Amino acid sequence: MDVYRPRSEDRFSFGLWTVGWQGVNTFGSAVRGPLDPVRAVHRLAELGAWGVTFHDEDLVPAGTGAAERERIIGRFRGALEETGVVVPMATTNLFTDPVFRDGGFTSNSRRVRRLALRKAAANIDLAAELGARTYVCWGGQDGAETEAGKDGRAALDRLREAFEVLCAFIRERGYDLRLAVEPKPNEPRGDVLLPTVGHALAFIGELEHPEMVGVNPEVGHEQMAGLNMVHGVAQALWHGKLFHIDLNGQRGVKFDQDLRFGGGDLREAFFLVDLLEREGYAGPRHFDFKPPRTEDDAGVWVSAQACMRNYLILREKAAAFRADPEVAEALEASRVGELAVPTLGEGESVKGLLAEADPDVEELRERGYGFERLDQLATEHLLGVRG
Ligand code: GLT
Ligand code: MN
Ligand code: MN
Repeated sequence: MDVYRPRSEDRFSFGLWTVGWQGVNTFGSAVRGPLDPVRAVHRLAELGAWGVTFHDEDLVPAGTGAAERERIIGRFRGALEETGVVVPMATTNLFTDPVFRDGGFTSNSRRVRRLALRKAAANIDLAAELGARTYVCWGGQDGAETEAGKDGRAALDRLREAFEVLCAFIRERGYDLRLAVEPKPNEPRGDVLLPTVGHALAFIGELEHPEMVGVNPEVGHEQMAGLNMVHGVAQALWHGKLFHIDLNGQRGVKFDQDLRFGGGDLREAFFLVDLLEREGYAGPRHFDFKPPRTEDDAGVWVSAQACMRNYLILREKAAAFRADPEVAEALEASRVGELAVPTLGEGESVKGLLAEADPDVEELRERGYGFERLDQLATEHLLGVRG
């Protein structure tokens, strides 16, 4: 039996745009043909995935008439019923159409903003109909190349307005749906609005219904900014805002690579899985990757399967790391658990703190923290030479 075969309780999901990516990039044309969403659902189900997600246009191409739209949705529903695959999340394409060249919710053009809101609301109806519980908002074209062309404060006002409007719409309709902001520092715009998890969290705090909005951090997006994804996710969890997550791989500060999960920074992937599992994160584990242009159709599915296998392998490695008695001892020596002890005693005041005699500062100066030993133990677990 394959112990790394995904099960539905692992809650692995994929965007239709991931396995369906035809490989068009800035310099190269399509290398693969279009992927029928029905085939995607069947193939994902065969590989053990639990869910599938989509942008409005991934499922129903732009410009489709009402009757054809119903037919497409009907076929898709049929595939979901046949396979048991669910739709945990959906999102809006507010970036492909030239009309969104200056963004959707924050385009300088009011008419474009109204169009963007209508497009999002229409797809929220479909998302709710298909049972989605999370609606992702990624504003890739919401940004700028020149500060002269974008009033940053007005852009945030309009973005807040868009979230208020969509939250009001969801409440009016009575949908059990929450919004998740997906940050990204740049690409396609030179600078994208809400570039990091931290920016998104601060923004959410200014909304009228912050409880309806969380974040959808993507591994590669934080790493493109040179940030630590594990710390970003820890902060999102700390705020109770990790509504969804985009798992993939990235190698350093460069263009958005969208490598399969486990590609790129493997150490950070290990510590991310360790965090999600220890925290009991119960949401979808969503892979947002692009099978490289070098792959043919068979390679697409190898790559998709590898995302899930890598998660399961890393989960096993992280559990073994945590169960290792030498690791427990090293954690103790590093005083990792001590950080959870409040700095002041219960009921203690700053006055009490001031009255206290100085600690043995010499000893505190001299004593190391032993993180190298701990990190090496993690490395050896990751490399498969322990446990
Ligand atoms: C696009 C982007 C992703 C987002 C998708 C959701 S679209 O592929 O690169 O990171 O998650 O809109
Ligand atoms: Mn990406
Ligand atoms: Mn993403």
